[in-house]
Amino acid sequence: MSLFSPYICSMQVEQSLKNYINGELVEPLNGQYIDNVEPATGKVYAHIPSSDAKDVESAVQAAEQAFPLWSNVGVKARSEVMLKIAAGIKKYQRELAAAESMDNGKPVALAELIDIPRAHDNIHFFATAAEHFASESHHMENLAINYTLRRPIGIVGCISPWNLPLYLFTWKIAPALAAGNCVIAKPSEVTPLTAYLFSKICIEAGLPKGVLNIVHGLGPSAGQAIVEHEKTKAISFTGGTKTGEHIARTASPMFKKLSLELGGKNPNIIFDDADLANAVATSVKASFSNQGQICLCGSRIYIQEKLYHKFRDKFIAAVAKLKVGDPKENDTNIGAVVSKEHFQKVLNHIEIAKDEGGQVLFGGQAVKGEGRCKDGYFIAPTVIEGLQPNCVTNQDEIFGPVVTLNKFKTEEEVLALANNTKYGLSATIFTNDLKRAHRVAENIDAGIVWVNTWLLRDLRTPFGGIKNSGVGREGGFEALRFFTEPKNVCIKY
Ligand code: TXE
Repeated sequence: MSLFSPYICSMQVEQSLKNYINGELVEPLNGQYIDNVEPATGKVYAHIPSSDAKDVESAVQAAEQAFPLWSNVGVKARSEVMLKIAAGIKKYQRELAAAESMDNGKPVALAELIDIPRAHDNIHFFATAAEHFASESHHMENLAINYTLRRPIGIVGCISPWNLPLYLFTWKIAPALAAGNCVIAKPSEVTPLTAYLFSKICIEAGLPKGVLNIVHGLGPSAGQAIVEHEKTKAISFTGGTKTGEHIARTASPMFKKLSLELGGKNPNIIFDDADLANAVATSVKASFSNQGQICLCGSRIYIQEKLYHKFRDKFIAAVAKLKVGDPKENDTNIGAVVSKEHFQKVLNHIEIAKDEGGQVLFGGQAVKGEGRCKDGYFIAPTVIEGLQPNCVTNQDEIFGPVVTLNKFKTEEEVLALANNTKYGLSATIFTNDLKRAHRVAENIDAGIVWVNTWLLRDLRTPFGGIKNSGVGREGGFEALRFFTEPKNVCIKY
C-alpha cells in the first residue's frame, strides 16, 4: 500500500461537486444534480450529485475490494494514513472554514475556531486511539482462559447532518476507518461542500482506493440505499429523530448494528447560588451558537425564582449585543440559518410560541440582511417567557435561535420540569453547591451533563443521548467498540 501520493488537491469550489468512489472523483451515474444554495445570500452557487442506489452499489463494490487490505494492513499503517489526512485538514483549514461558512451560513470565525479544528482533532484522535485500544480477557481459574478478539465489521454506512458538517462527518468516519472498516459516507445534501473537499484531501494523503467512499445526494434515495444495502453491516447516523426512527425501521430487521444520535430539547438550569456572570455568558453561547442549530443547545432555560429577574435582564442585555449578519464578517455572532425551509420552520415556531401565550422579550422576527445578504435567511436571537411546560415551544426541537425562560422554586420541581420531554441528550447546570451538582447530574435524564460550563468536550468520553435522543454512544473507545465485532475465544488448559 502506498502511503504517499503525488496528487496535490485544489480547494477551488467547482460548479459541480463529485462523488468520491474507488479513490476517484466521479459524476453520478444518472447524471442528475441538486442545487446547492448559500444561505447567507439565498443564491445557488454549485450543484451536487443526486446519487441513487446505483452509485451506492459501485461504492459498496469498491469498499468490498478494499476491505481485505485495509482490515489486515494493521493499525499502525492505518494510523499513518489517517494522520496524513489530519495534516491535510490543517493545511487547508482556511479554505475549509470559508467553505463551511458559505455552505452552512455559520460565521466564518466559528468555523475557524470550532468546526475545522475539531474535524482535524477527530481524525487525529482516532488515528492514535486505535493504537491504544485493547480487548479483555477472562480467566477461569485452573480451567481455561477466554480472550476477546475485536475485528472490524466490514462495510459500514455513515450518514451525517448539516449543522456541523465536516465536524460530524469526520466524527463518524474516523473511528470506522481506524478500526479497519471500509466506509460508505453520505454528508447532508444541504451542506455537502466540505465533505467534497475532504475527499480531495484523502486522495492527496494517499488513502487507498475504496477505503472511504463519499456518495452525495438526497436522504430518501442515496441515504436510504446505504441503509438498506445488504452489505452495509452497521449504520452510524446523526440527524432528526423522525429520520432516525425511519432508519431503525429499515436497518433493525436486517440485523445491522445501529448508532443513532438524534434531537434534543436540553434544559439549562440556573440555581440561585450560581455565578451569575458565568451563567449569563455561558447560557448565551448555549442558546445561540451556530444559530441555535446544535443538538446540544440549551433551549429551555430554567432559573430559580430569586435570581430570575436579575438573570433575565443581564441575559437580554447580552443577547442584544449579538451581531446578526454576513457570516463572512469577522465580528458576526449569528449568521444565516441553514436553508429557506428551515428558516420558515423556525419562524413558524415563533408564531406558535406567541399563540401559546409566550411574551417575546427579544427578537421574534427575521432580520433583513444587507448588500449581498439581502435575500439571506437571518433570524434574530429570540427569547420568550411565560410559557407552560407542556406547550409545543417547550417540547419540540426548534433547532434555531429560540429559547424560553422559565421560573422554578425547588430542586425537585426543576428536575421534574427538566425531565418532562421525550428527549434526553444533554443538560447544563449552574450552581456552586457541589452536593447539588452531583445530585442533579445523577437524576437528570440525559446522556451528557455539564456543570458551570457548556460544550466542553473530551473526545475520550461517551457521547449520546437517552429516550428519543438516540441509541448507542459515540466517542473514545465506545466508538471503536461500535465499529468492531467482539468474538470470544475460550481455550481450555
Ligand atoms: O435532518 P435529516 P433534516 C433535527 C432538527 C431539524 C430536523 C430535520 O430538529 O429541524 O432534525 O432536519 C439523511 N435514509 N436535526 O430534515 O433528514 C439526510 O440526507 C438515510 C438534529 O435536515 O434527519 C442527511 O444526510 N438517510 C440533528 C441526514 O439524514 C437519510 C442535526 C440528516 O437529515 C434519510 C440535523 C433516509 N431515509 C437535524 N432521510 C442533530 N441531532 O444534531 C434523510 N437522510
